[in-house]
Amino acid sequence: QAGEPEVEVFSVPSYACQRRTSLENHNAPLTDALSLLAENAELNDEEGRGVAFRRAAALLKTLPSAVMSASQLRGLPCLGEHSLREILETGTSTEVESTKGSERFKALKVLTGIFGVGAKTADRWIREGIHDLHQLRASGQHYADINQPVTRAEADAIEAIVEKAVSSVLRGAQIVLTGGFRRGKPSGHDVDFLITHPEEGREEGLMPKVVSWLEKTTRNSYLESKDGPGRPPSNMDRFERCLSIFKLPGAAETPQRAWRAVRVDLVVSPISQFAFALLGWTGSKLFERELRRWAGHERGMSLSSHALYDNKQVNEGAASEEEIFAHLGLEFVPPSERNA
Ligand code: TTP
Ligand code: MN
Ligand code: MN
Ligand code: MN
Repeated sequence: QAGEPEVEVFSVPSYACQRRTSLENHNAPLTDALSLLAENAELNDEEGRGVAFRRAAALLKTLPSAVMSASQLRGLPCLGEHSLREILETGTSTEVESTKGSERFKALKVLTGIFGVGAKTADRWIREGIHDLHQLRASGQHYADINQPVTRAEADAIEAIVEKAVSSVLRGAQIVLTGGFRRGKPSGHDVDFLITHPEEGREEGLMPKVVSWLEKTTRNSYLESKDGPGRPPSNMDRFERCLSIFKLPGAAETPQRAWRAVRVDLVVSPISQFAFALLGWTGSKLFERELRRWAGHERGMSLSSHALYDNKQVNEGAASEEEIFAHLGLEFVPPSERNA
């Protein structure tokens, strides 16, 4: 082998929405460690630290090769957190190791993996001595354990069912697969769909119809709505949204069950807001956060999954994602490169 390896000093724009981030990650050991710290911070309600770790991880995901030394990262944004330095130097950090070994972290992960269980509920259960699914069952509560990832094939099967439901209840209504699967991920924690109709207003009241069609017509698979059809939780957004559980036949998780539970996220949008909804529901979560941060801090604009307003509160309409990026002064980033 010839001589010293050339050490590349990386240079990367600050905002994740200015970068392309494919699924190919040359720094997985580092980003796994940072994602673990982010997850732990989020589960413990430390949002600021969570975001800092997520940003650092996203920055490393975008690099064209593996980081060999901290000197390659000099001057890069988001890398101030001192745990990261330790991870770069030793491959891990005391915080990563203690988090991995922590009973509380393990319990929080298992319990928040249950559909509809957030950090608050999990924290209460832990204080009541419930740390795992056995103890939860023993306490008399029954929840569907749906932690197993959804495959692309399962997503396609569900897409066919939703497509049929939507076109049956409203002619001309259309669905698009969003979320991680639109970004090209081979698996996910749920399957996300955006539903619209090319004529403004025709989409009104669509969700309850889709839900009851699914409940009545699909003999083998049905769904349970968490929020109730047509009643979106006020903290989400103004679209009709339905978080549900599909029961796919023939892929039993356990011999006792003939079906496998899969989370499905349904969102209805009027066509006038469709481009914003599509951009807002494709993710990744960090990419979305960075888009909104860019819009606010760099452009004095306000971006949501409904609209883009400039600093004079003028609504910037858009018929496509490309137009929204153009309004924001950003180069278009295709879905497969939004895996920040
Ligand atoms: P998720 O389904 O949580 O994530 P994902 O599809 O990227 O990953 P996974 O494969 O694990 O499912 O969210 C998809 C996108 O939807 C994400 O960018 C966040 C966005 N979103 C919400 O989750 N809630 C909202 O209220 C809005 C407006 C957007
Ligand atoms: Mn590469
Ligand atoms: Mn998803
Ligand atoms: Mn989702």
